[in-house]
Amino acid sequence: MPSFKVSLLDYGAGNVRSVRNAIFAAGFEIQEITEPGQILEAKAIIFPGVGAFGSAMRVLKEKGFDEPLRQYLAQNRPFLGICLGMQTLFESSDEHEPGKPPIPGLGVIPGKVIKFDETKMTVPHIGWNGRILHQQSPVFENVNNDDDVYFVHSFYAPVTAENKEWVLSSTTYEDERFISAVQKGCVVATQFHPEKSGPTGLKVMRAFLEAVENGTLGSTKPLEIDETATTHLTKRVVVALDVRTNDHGDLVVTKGDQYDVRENQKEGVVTGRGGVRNLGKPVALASRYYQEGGDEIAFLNITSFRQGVIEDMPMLQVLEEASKNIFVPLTVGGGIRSYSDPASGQTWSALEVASRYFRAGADKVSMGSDAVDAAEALIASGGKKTGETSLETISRVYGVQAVVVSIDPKRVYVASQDSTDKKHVVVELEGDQLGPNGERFCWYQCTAKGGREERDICAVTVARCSEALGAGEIMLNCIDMDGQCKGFDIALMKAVSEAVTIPVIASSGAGKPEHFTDVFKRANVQAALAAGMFHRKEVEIEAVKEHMRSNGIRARTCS
Ligand code: 1PR
Repeated sequence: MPSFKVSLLDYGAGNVRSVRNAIFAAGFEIQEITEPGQILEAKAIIFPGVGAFGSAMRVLKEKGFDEPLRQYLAQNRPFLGICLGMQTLFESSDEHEPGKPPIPGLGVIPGKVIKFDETKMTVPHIGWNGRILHQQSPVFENVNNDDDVYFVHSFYAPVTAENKEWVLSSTTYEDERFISAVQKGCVVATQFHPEKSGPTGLKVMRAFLEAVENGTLGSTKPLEIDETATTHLTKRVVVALDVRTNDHGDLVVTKGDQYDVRENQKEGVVTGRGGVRNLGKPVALASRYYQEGGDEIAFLNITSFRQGVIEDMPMLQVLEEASKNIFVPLTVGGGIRSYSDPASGQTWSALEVASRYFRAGADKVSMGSDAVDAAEALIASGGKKTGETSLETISRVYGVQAVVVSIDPKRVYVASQDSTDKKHVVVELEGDQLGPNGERFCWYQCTAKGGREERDICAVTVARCSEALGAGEIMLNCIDMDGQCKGFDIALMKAVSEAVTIPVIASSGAGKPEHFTDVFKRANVQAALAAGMFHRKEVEIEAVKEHMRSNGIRARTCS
């Protein structure tokens, strides 16, 4: 039984549930810090920063936490900062609200946090990457040096002559080297998320807490480092679980065929449409994918347009349960929009809906229909933002990395490149594909409500507008390819990934490992997602990763 409780500094932004669960998984109990006075009494503080630097520092100040925290850190007491919890240790950050002056950080580590250059690389840096160790530390004692850990950030702290002695590990993203962990004495912080880094992250968390318990935390040793050593971001394999209530009222994972999730009726028998395909229970299936090496799991509530998410207790419970045992990022989609309850007349903003999901254990929320509306409105206003769309309000509070836009387009075949008078981006079909009348081109028409409503806007435009409004990632489906097992729609993936600087997750159509390798080689997508082939156990996640590795594409090893 540990001799102390972990003091958790939760200032109310983002998903701290996973951090709590990771602490429990390490065998420790938690004491919440709710009063500034508790800070100097703590035995070990964990500070999981989520959201934006400016708002995090403002909340710390408003709550009176900033000064006691500075004193605690100056006394070299056990501390683990995570992500923004590391960045706030620096003097300042370029991440502040436009038009407002920068807010100083805690100023414990010399240097400024700056943004990755989106003209040169995909930003945010999302996914699994390595670490180059600058010090030997008990915190990394039980993990292999080449175990990947999970990052999600647009801002980073560069290694400088002034902060060199703090650097515990560095990581490279494209040509940029940044600090991925710091340690000086008992003050430790990581840019990556141990609570989202699978078994490796749990080992880091446990090692930190055990070193506090044993009094060995501060025993570090500088290492010789190779200044030219680099690390590489892996390509992510994402599993999607389309969740809905079946005809018996049970919440099940289902899977569509071009978005139709009902079994086909038997030939010649007029029985109406078949039942909803039931491929398993959401939490059990998601836990299996975590164990099998899925890099990320997305739950999509595909009937959300029928009801308000706030009443959607089953989906919130799914997240709460899933986050107890799954320590990789969880995305939830479906119904992230403002909502009025006709019975009570109460209205919930999209931000309130998203907050419910974040508190239940989601790391990212994914928006479909609402993003199409927002893109149409942005175009209609000539590009003038209102600051009030769901995308803008959620990303302002939780950071762009927490907001995914899920696009559900279908092909509209056209005869030539200029068939839509430049209103929509027209692409040439790949290989020997042709439309039903021999067309060689198509544009990708966006839909809302899971394919039920067609809109006069193309996928490339929605992706661009979503990026402008604050999306941090695009989940790019394709209704024509969904459930077909014929491979991803490469032309669509190329068109969208070339039009935005945020990461794109390729989705719809995977049927074998070769399809992943193919999309990673031919389009600039950072992740690829499959559903049916994993649910039906036709292909294992590890087989996909093996194929990627044997074709020179980095994939995370789950150890
Ligand atoms: O519009 O914000 O409420 O969000 C609704 C969400 O639900 C969107 O993300 C939308 O994509 C999703 N959705 C709605 N209806 C369906 C449906 O299938 N009838 N599913 C649906 C989306 C796409 C992927 C699927 C891939 C991979 N399904 O999740 O898993 O196509 O499948 P495959 O590997 O088997 O080919 P809002």
